[in-house]
Amino acid sequence: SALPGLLARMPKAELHIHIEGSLEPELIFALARRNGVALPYASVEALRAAYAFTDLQTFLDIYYAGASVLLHEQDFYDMAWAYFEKAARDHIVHAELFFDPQTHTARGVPIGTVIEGLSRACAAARTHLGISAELILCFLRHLSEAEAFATLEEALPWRAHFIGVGLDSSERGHPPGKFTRVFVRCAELGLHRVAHAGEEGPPTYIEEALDLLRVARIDHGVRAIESPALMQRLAAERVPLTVCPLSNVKLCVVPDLAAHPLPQLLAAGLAVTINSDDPAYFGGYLNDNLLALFSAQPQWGASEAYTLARNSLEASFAPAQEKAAWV
Ligand code: ES4
Ligand code: ZN
Repeated sequence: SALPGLLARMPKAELHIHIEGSLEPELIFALARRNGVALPYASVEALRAAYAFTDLQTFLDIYYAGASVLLHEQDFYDMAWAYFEKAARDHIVHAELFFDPQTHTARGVPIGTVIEGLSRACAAARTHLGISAELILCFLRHLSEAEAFATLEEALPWRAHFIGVGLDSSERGHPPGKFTRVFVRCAELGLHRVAHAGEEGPPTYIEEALDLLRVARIDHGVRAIESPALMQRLAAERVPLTVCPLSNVKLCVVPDLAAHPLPQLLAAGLAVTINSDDPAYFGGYLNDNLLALFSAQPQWGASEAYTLARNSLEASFAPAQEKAAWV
């Protein structure tokens, strides 16, 4: 059928990609060599063989180890540029990239090195690929709110280089409410706000993210399916969910794509979008996620494809004028 071509070529936005999760094993080894960083894996193949995750934490341990090869501004640029080349191939016209500054500042990398390298790649994506690219600074939720405040202060000289803040890392035991005060400060600064919630955590974490952090979107949110009342609210308020199907399978949030709740979320009128999360670790980029999802939903066609692409563009933080040109 014509569907795979339509899925591949339709213009779309990516709203949930951790740029450190786009580091392919080959680039990890190249940067390790360039920077003289020792890796606890003998080869690209040995590293890839370690990508057998049983939950979010077993993934995060390897993801933070992979990020340890990033030291210099050029490293951050090279990582993001490699992603943008793949994004262009996937017909992504707008991308909002999560980055985890605390993963790097904890190793002594200045936050300006991180932001300037990523920001320079975003500028190159706009100029050379026609992708409108933006950065979202994420706080690590396994660390304290005081550490999030300190990271925000450190980043403020580069305030013009990021459009928003997010909340990621280990969800269980770290409810959104732990970060209420720092998110209030981010709102005062005019920053867009999003948070991971309802990936491994319960539906109440989604409610906290909305009510306490005042987020505009929920990252993942798939466990909303367990709460009919929350489903009604998310549909009524058209709160976008940035869903990541291959991620959910690899981290055992769902047993397989056929069992993924996305069709029910879509049918209930939620503003769901499809995203890649950590594409180098989870087996595919955005179009790979779309193709896999539609293979598991043989009754879906152009109408569902169009809805998902339109949702992604509408749920973005792109200026209204830019959105009007897309949808
Ligand atoms: C993440 Cl899949 C996922 N969940 C939470 N935090 C993350 N950081 C990178 N990938
Ligand atoms: Zn994520």
